[in-house]
Amino acid sequence: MGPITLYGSPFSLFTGRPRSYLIKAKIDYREEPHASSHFYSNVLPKAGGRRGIPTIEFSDGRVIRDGVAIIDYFERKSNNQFSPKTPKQRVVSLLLDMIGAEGLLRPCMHYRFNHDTDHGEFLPFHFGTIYNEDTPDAYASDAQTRMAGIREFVLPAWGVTPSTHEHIEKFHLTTLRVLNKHFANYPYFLGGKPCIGDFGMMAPLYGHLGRDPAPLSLMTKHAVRLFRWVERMNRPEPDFGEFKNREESFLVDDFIPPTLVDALKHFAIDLIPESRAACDCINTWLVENKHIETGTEVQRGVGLCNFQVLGTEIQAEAQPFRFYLLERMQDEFESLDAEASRDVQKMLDDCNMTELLGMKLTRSIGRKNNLEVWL
Ligand SMILES: N[C@@H](CCC(=O)N[C@@H](CS)C(=O)NCC(=O)O)C(=O)O
Repeated sequence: MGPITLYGSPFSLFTGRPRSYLIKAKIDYREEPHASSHFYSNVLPKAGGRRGIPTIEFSDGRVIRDGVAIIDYFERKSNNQFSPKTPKQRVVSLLLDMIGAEGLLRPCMHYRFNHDTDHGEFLPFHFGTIYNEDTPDAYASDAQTRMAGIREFVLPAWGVTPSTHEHIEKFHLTTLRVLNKHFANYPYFLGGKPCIGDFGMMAPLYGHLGRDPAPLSLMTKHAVRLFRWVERMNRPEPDFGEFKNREESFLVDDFIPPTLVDALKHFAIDLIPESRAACDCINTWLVENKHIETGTEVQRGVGLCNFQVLGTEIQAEAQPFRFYLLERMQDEFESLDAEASRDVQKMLDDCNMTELLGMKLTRSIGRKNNLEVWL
């Protein structure tokens, strides 16, 4: 079989996750923009009609849409090479994956659209590459119009408004500090090789926060060891020459380093109130929308929810995808025996994350025809 095509973009948040996986798993791939007539005619119909990156196409024409599904596919084929085997690490890996996909989007959007406007061609160029002359009318718009639309309608949906800017920036500086501390001790989240959670965290920490000019300069200035992790995650070799321990394996004895506990405690400050509010909002929506048939596509957001983080009022779109990923972590937890489950619960208590175990939607989400659907 020829190389896989990864439809993505260097500046895309979610492409960062499977790109890094393909590199680390040493899978032959070529990255291409999705603005092409081939994509619209041959790939999009097989991707459930949902235009989005990342999407991959095999040389025999098969298609997988969604970064999580792409990684799941290759993990299954490789005997789960990047999935830890011990209880705490298994749960932490899936927790980091969820945080990466959903929990850090506010700073990503804030820095891109509120700080990078005076970097000349940087953003217009990149937006131009995802809408070109091959783009059908239904999707077409020029880069400036697209960016203006995001600023007006999308930023508020992520809770990025003038009243939250100060909080987002303060919080992000702490994120840089806690992750920098961790990566000063360990090359990856769980030791000498990346876990599924490392790939999830590449979504926010590469395409936006580790590449856009303004947040990149913050990262290089305040968090050089985190910057090295981002670099490392996009290289096929372990790239951990600055560490004495060169074992390419997860930490022994199911160890969760205190620096990672501190990072998770920090993430909990924002993640828990938002997840609680979003869970209530989606469950209310599910009661009001009982008629939705099994197999119906799950929308990105179902309504706005309100919550408070460190005294700042935030309103953001409640997104079911967060709970699709959270359910994977809850299932992992529920599969543990009594002793392992006690250990994991103690670890989650230390991270202020225990409440996540009980945050469940009243309806599960599955996948059909390359789309997330209500079961
Ligand atoms: N759950 C999806 C989210 C993918 C996503 O939202 N991708 C964005 C770009 S980072 C996108 O495709 N936006 C619409 C578009 O470019 O047409 C995943 O994890 O792959």
